[in-house]
Amino acid sequence: IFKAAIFDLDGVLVDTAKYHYFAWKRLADTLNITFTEEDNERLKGVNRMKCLDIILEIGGVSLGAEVKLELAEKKNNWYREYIHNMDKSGLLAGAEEYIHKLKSQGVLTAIGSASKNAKAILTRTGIIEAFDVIVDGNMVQNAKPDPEVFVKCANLLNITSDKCVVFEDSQAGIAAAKAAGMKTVGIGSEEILCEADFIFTNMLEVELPLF
Ligand code: B16
Ligand code: MG
Repeated sequence: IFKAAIFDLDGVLVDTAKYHYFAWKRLADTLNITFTEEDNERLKGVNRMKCLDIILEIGGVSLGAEVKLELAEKKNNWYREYIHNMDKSGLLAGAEEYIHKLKSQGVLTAIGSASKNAKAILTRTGIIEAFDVIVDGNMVQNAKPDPEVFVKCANLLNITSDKCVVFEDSQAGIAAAKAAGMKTVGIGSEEILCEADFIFTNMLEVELPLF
């Protein structure tokens, strides 16, 4: 019934969520803004500029567009330093095996990520060839929870949204997939991902009757 699996990248296939957090925390510290791991949940799946806006809002700080661009670039440079030495070991357990299992069943595979660094990460971890379609932060105008990123995946795969299953670790991502009319699988904690159709702690646990 379902023809395609669309994977979010950060937090589903690769262990990069912590590096995003470290880099944002480092930036928040320089601005004297208290930024906790709990606050960080709001940043997951959300594009870079919107993440910065959330942090500034938490700190009650208002800045001009030019300064904000500089800060976002600073964060990205730190983030890229952190992921510079990433290799296959950066893949989350079970992710690569699950993708290959689906492919052997003839299921189409796609990446639907908010990250502008997605292709670099997919290359470094050696899984870029496993996807029929890759849609990343460079290809969309509207950030999750807007459905644009996932709708674009379906369009490029040449199938309708109701044939797609989305794997996500973020609230914004689950909301985006639902808005696209897709089946949703939450990877992570049940508390955070309660809106998803299915929830698994990690990719190793995934067992779905959908494909
Ligand atoms: P970048 P995903 C998202 O990736 C992250 O979850 C989010 O925390 C990050 O801010 C966003 O990418 C943008 O990333 O700064 O690398 O362009 O989870 O949608 O794969
Ligand atoms: Mg994610």
